[in-house]
Amino acid sequence: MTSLRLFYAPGTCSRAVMIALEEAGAEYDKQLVAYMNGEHRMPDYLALNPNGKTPLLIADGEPIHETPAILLYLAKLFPEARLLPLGRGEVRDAQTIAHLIWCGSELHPNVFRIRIPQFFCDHPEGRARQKEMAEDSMHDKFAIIEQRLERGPWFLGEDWSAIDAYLFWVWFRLDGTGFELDRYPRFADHYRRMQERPAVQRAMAVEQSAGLILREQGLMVNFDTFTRGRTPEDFQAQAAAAQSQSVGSSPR
Ligand SMILES: N[C@@H](CCC(=O)N[C@@H](CS)C(=O)NCC(=O)O)C(=O)O
Repeated sequence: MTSLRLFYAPGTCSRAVMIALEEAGAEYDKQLVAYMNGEHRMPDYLALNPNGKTPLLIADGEPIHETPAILLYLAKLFPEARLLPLGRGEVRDAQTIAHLIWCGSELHPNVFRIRIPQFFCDHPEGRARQKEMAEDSMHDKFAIIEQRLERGPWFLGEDWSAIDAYLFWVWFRLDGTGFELDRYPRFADHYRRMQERPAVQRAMAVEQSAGLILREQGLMVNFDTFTRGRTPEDFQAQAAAAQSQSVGSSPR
């Protein structure tokens, strides 16, 4: 049996991978990454994923980064779980993989430009405009998703796939950013139906426990202030500043 270890953080795109692992009934180790402790910028972590991001999957000692690549790997590792409808011919497989890559290359970067614009622009006006333009672009993509869900109930049609796990995270991450989610009733229903899946509930429970641990340690990421640090010390300084602010603002 392949040994699997997932490096994850609550609220991040590692959620899509954890859902896929849970859907497959996989046995895997979970390794929480505390961003505010700079753990994703530690030399040991960078040796495994030089991008300093989650998710990261270690399969039999070999690191795999990039959410689409990890999901594709898992779909092949657990064919009986049908995480993706592969094996239907070269062209149809390529079409399926194209959807997966679309999530990673079109949706995912725009999510960040909307959710954490300060990561990409340090000028307030430029930041607001960048967010607006990313939202505009995201609406085009959401229209495609909404149209596919009309034929649904899932993105690829009748059968659930790991792409639905990816979309679940995208919706979650945009909620509360001001992006007009209410223009997409079918996608809203998709989000609701996803939460009914036992695998999703298991993954959310893991994230919730991890969130409690991080919160207790004052290491929960605040996405409104999270910025692009380069070193573990940058992140530890951010965490310390957030902690001192919250102590200062709490009622005495
Ligand atoms: N292209 C990567 C993106 C992964 C990614 O951006 N992960 C975020 C969390 S959702 C992260 O770890 N960000 C930390 C950072 O950029 O410093 C993938 O497909 O997995």
